[in-house]
Amino acid sequence: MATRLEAWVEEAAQKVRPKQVVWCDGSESEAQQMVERLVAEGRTVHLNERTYPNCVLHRSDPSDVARTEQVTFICSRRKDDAGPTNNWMAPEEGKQKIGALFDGAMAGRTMYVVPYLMGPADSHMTRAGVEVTDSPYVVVSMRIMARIGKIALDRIGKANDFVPGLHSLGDLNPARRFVLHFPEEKLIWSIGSGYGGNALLGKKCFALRIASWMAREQGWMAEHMLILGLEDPSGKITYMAAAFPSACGKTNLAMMVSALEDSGYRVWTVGDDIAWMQPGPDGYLHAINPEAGFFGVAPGTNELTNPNVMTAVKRNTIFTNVAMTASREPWWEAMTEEVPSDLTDWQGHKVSAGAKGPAAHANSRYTVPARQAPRISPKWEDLSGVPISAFIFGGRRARVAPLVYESWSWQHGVFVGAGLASETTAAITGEVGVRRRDPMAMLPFCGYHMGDYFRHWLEMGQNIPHPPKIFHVNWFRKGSNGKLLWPGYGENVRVLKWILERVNGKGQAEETPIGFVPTTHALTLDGLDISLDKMEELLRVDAADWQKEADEIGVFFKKFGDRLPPELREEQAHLTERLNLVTSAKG
Ligand code: GTP
Ligand code: SPV
Ligand code: MN
Repeated sequence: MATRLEAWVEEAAQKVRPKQVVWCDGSESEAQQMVERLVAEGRTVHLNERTYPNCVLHRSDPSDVARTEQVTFICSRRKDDAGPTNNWMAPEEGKQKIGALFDGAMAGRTMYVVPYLMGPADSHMTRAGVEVTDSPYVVVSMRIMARIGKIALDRIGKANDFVPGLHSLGDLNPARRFVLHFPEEKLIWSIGSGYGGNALLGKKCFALRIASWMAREQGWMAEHMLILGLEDPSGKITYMAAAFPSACGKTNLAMMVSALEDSGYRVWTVGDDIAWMQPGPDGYLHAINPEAGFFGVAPGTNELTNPNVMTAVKRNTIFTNVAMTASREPWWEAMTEEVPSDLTDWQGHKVSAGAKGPAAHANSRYTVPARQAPRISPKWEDLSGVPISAFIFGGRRARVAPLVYESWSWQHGVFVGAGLASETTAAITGEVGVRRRDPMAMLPFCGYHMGDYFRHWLEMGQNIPHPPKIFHVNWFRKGSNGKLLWPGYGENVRVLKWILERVNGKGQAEETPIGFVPTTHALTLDGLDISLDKMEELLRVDAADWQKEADEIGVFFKKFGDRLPPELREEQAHLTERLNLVTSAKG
């Protein structure tokens, strides 16, 4: 009798009718073959073998360069379970309408079967998936981003438990692009895109949308969070997880070279995008990184902002939509101070003198094995995960949000996360720079009703004897001249150090209506040239601005109707009360 896996692959093949089916084993030779196929297709080139060994540059279809939220759907049986922040399609309608697009979609093409694991092979927190795809680019990317092949088949064989994902490039027409999730069936269907989170189904589709649903059912958490370890001068490492929306600095924070290395503060990388967490026997929340690679934003990365990334991507890396120099090396905006002459842009055209627009796409990326990170944590594949002492929420806020503040309690911290907002970036198609509320940085990734998600967060707090302390950061506050006030990148360790001190019951702080904010001298600023005025501006909590913020959060919360936990409504009211007190005291 066929196993569930064989039966599902057979069923998929009957629908998409490929000329052949290839089961991927994840070997190096298979990857090389796949790359040669890509090169033959004409959208992929080898890079300089001497300076960037085993690296390629892939140019995606110009209409297919970022996640597309408008065509991403949760197909839960009941519309209500998808909630007001997700697109919803009835499961039967999805099966029918998108099924028609899948009919014969792989005619004349090869269907690759990619069994994969999210998480280290033997961890109890790990889950398996199988993606079938007609894109060799997806196969080579999945090989970096997840653990694929035999290692996954072994686990699936034992438990017969996996999340199936059907993917086809289709005709790449944006009008026929869809990413569907069937949470009750734990099934993913994606067609019409070959890009990142739309096509590498282990990442956002499984590890966040489907996994968030599973996590609520099973009492754990699937979050859009980096995981890092901060080593202090005594050698002790404290783990933190941080949720920032897409292209707001997760990879850079997780992979930073600390500006305080000389005084003994180092950052160790565990994960850069996703955390799966559950309470451990020690009473702490334990986190694993379900991924095995980093799909990082290239522009802005350079030897000053992030030397660790620059080192990591020097070999075995897939670059997508970056520019290329005359010596076949990758290039992107801000990689070097001077723009090289004789560049080829992300679409493969020669850049002419005085050309407008960036040479690399703003959402161009590198795909690199995690183990190549120079400061990869020795515990990054620890089977029981690392104990998390702090959660950090953050976003791009040109105004209002101070550099860092600390919540009073788990419940207040959940409110801070639920009210998170950020200015949109190039990681998603649509307008850039528009402020939107993005609770826990999960707005595009929560696979169910967000009111229920907030409830799940509140309940998790009850089940963790030592819950992480919850903080909020903002590296992106601007001064009246429109310039960023904070240098960011490796200097962000100064904020992590304060967070560590607060976790340990130290660190100077002042109580404000929004939470604890560092006193002007509480952050270690040695070696950093920053004026007292700037620090004051960075840490300032303006009651009038925050009143508007609180009102906006209140309006946002109304969306969730009676599924909004009353605790959050109360927190919003308390914030308003505290702001009123300050205003009337001043007035
Ligand atoms: P996704 O992979 O889309 O989830 O993004 P991410 O959250 O991992 O963001 P990433 O670290 O890739 O940073 C996105 C962009 O923000 C890049 O262009 C970075 O150079 C820039 N960036 C990251 N950290 C900082 C910072 O501390 N300050 C400033 N000014 N820019 C930053
Ligand atoms: C994000 O947008 O959050 C990403 C890129 O990490 S993608 O994998 O395309 O979703
Ligand atoms: Mn990232």
